[in-house]
Amino acid sequence: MIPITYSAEVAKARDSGAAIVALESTIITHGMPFPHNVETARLVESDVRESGATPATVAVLHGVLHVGLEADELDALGQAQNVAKLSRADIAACIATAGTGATTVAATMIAAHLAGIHVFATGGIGGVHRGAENTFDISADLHELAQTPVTVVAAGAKAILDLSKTFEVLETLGVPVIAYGQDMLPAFWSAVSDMRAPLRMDSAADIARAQQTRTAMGLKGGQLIANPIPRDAEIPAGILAPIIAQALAEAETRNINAKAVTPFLLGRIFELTEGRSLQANIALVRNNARLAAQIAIAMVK
Ligand code: PSU
Ligand code: MN
Repeated sequence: MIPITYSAEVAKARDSGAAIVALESTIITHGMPFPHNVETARLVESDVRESGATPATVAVLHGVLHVGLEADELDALGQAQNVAKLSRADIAACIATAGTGATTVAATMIAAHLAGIHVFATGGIGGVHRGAENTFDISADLHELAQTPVTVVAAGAKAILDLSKTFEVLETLGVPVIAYGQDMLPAFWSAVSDMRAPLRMDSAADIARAQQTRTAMGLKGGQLIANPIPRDAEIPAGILAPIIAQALAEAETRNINAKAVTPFLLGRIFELTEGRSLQANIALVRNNARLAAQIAIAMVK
């Protein structure tokens, strides 16, 4: 068995069968600048606690898979340099070579499943990048949703992506995409996109039952809950479109590729919106954490 270290609060929640919500760490190391990253990670953990569940932030520290970080470990990770960004392809290698890495959506789902956690909250999943017909850049997050039984609460896929191709791939892979409380899919920083959601649910209990039914039927995989950003925090798609276009053009000129693309784009959009994209990102992750806690509670009932 691989070594998993649980934080004290996660170990306690596991013993008592209490609701646990997994949280990823790439958003901390590659998605937001210091000190906002650590502040946000702490806020998201308290949102989960205040909603009645236990937060389990996942990372690999010095070769050990951590499910739940102690406060000092979270602080250290938020300031560490050269932390790897781990997905399905490299999480095992990182553990085997005593490395340190932050987990993406895909790697966090793997860790959550190993730890018996069924619900996970993040900002936005990775997906099909614009221009993927040339680059083949399609996030491993999509394939993970197709094979690992964890319900992922996100504000849709990040709007830097090709959203219609992303949702086409999810459909092909048999991943349920469920909009929470509205008919349309959200678009990360904006509450609605121009795409209708394949499925809609209005309660955490329905979402919990849908995952449990899927697993009981022997269907592999999780579900994507597309939870719209709160209206008072959103950035209208019209304002963002030219900014995203500029960031994408710069990424191309500078030959940014593979794992570096998403962090580069998020960083440039932060600069070009003078921090507004970060405020929206924080609001949506917190909103996702609260819904994930309700789903986790419904699952243990
Ligand atoms: N959500 C955010 N910010 C992020 C991410 C999600 O609000 O930085 C991370 C997740 O870890 C996701 C990753 O898995 O971005 C996608 O990276 P890629 O496009 O390279 O697969
Ligand atoms: Mn990629």
